[in-house]
Amino acid sequence: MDKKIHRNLNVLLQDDTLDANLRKIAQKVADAKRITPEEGIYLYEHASLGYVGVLANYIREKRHGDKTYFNRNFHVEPTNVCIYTCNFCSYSRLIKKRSEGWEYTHDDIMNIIKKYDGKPVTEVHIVGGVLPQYDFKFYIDLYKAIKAHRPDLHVKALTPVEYHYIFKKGKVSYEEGMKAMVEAGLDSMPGGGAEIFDEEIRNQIAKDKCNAEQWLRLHEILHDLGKRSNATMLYGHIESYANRVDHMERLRQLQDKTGGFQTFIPLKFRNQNNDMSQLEEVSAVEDLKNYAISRIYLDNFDHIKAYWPMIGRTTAQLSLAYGVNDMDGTIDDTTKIYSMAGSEEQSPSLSTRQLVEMVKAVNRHPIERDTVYNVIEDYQEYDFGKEEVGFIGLPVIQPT
Ligand code: V47
Ligand code: SF4
Repeated sequence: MDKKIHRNLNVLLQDDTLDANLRKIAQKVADAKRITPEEGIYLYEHASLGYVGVLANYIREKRHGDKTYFNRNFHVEPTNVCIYTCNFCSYSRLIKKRSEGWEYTHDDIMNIIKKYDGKPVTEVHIVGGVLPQYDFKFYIDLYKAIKAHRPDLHVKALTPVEYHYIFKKGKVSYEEGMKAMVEAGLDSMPGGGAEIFDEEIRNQIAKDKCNAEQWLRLHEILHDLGKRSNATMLYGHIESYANRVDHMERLRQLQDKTGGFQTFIPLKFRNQNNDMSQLEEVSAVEDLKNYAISRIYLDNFDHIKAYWPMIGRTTAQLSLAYGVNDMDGTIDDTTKIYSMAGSEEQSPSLSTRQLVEMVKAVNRHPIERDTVYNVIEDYQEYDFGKEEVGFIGLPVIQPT
């Protein structure tokens, strides 16, 4: 590892003026020891951004060096109409306002998938609202059709929110249901729907949908079937620091059991066009601290992701010095969740070249991965030359 990183950590360890608790936590990180929930809360309440940045960057570089991963993906959002009424959601339209939303048929979705024929995408991320017609059979048939059309396209689809609803309605157990989905073509599960696990907060912001235990159980079942998944945390609304640490603690415990989580993705609450718009958004300092503390706390997660359509490109770049080593993907303007919630990214789409240049601009090493982190292309020395790499309809940046 870069000696400079050791030096930064050593400065902290030898700083007599540093608060004794923070020195103890720094020593634990240096010794690769796990921090406790109390220490996690202490970091949120007392540590500076610079301090958590040094620890998180040490861990990041010990695990990954400068390597920063991304993939070439696109999203399909079958519908934005939803039976649930999460207060933070800017995206869903209640059933009574159904005409304002969209509801794709099986064929509509397959036509979107077919638009990518011959394009070098490796993953389709499918997630959207919850509606009765998107039932067990709908998704089994959809996964089978995608795999029949393009077997190598990784299907990362739905969250425990949808699966809980679908299985209950279809009267199948979680175990049977997940097994059938995997047999039909489900490759992995994205991290959404986790929000905040604490029951009291969850009931205030996302009542009625699956609870924490159900969310965790469905991930556990998928892991037991040999598949991987991600985990998110919606932060920066009415939750406390203790709620954030409790959320990460539950994830850390399940990860000890299954090892099936790949990536943790903190999702910053964005306040436009939803029922929590009266709340101010947290600052970029808070965002970076949160990335760093999650890197320190989740010692059994390999990857921490900055989801750039939500956080914006600039903070995503900065986050690479605060524990983050993954930038999600090119996306191709196929998700509306964050543009509708007020993100600075109104048409989220990056060419491979733009993503590579963003990563290189902060002295990191860009690597294209597939969903399960197999390396597809190392872009450190890659010469784009005059090659057209614009990822569908984007202006190609010419070399300077
Ligand atoms: O669960 C909805 C969040 C999530 C807002 O696994 C909001 O690779 C902030 O989980 N402000 C869905 N957040 C998106 C998601 C995801 C995204 C990218 C990659 C992966 C992955 C997963 O979006 C929801 C909810 O927590 N969300 N509305 C909002 N106003
Ligand atoms: Fe529906 Fe998901 Fe929005 Fe909640 S966050 S209202 S479950 S689309």
